[in-house]
Amino acid sequence: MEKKYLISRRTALITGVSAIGALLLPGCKKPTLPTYGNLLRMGDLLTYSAQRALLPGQSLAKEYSSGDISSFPATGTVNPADETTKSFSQEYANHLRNGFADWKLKIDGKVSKPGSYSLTDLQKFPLRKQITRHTCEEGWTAIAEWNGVPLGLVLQQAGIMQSARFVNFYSYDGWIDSIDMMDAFHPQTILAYGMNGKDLPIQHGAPVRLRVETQIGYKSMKYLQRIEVTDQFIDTGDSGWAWYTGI
Ligand SMILES: Nc1nc2c(c(=O)[nH]1)N[C@H]1C(S)=C(S)[C@@H](COP(=O)(O)O)O[C@H]1N2
Ligand SMILES: [Mo]
Repeated sequence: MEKKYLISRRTALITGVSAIGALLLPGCKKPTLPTYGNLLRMGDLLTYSAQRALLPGQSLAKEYSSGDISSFPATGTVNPADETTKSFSQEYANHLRNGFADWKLKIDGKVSKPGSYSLTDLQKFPLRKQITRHTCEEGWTAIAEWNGVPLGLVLQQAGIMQSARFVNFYSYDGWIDSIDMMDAFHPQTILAYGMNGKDLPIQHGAPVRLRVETQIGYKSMKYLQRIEVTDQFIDTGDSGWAWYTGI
């Protein structure tokens, strides 16, 4: 049901703006992104351009109250320390064994101050708490409260360069994905270290995951290992999933 709803909403968006999209795309001399050269991803480009043109970039996703918090399934990799899975990471297993005391999130690329941030370092930034709905492409949704630091604050601290255009995320289970600067600096895009008032559970991406509330759930990368700021779009989407999936 939920999936149908999503598809019809997406279709409605595409249909509704196709006229504008048609005007907009040829007008945009360099299709800067993200589907350039890949026919299968033309839909992304249309959705991306349309949404970026029509919606104010910083509009907020709906926030809920604590009474709305629901049960929350864990999907995809549920523990990169599990040797029996192909996403096993020895490095992650070591971190888990000592309670993430030595875990540090690397930030490099187009920043003037590349570095590594421990959990304590991240917790020193101003806290952002938000109760939001997660929407998975598989057709389920769930509501949780997330505690974390706005990614934009961390990027600013790292001295983001003018040429920066995308932020790539690398996870311990091998996932790589990216977002653009508008989503990176969106006030609800956070590096989350808490869920429903507790430390982020392993199955939900401990010790730190990304929350991108403006997009479908798979952009909210779990088990963060490294953040790379870049001026180039790297299409890591060999899964067939759209790169841009605004909701
Ligand atoms: N590193 C990593 N991040 C990931 C995934 C994953 O398998 N590995 N699954 C994605 C998908 S498809 C969804 S719906 C959400 C699920 O988050 P949850 O397990 O906390 O419900 O995480 C996303 N981020
Ligand atoms: Mo998902």
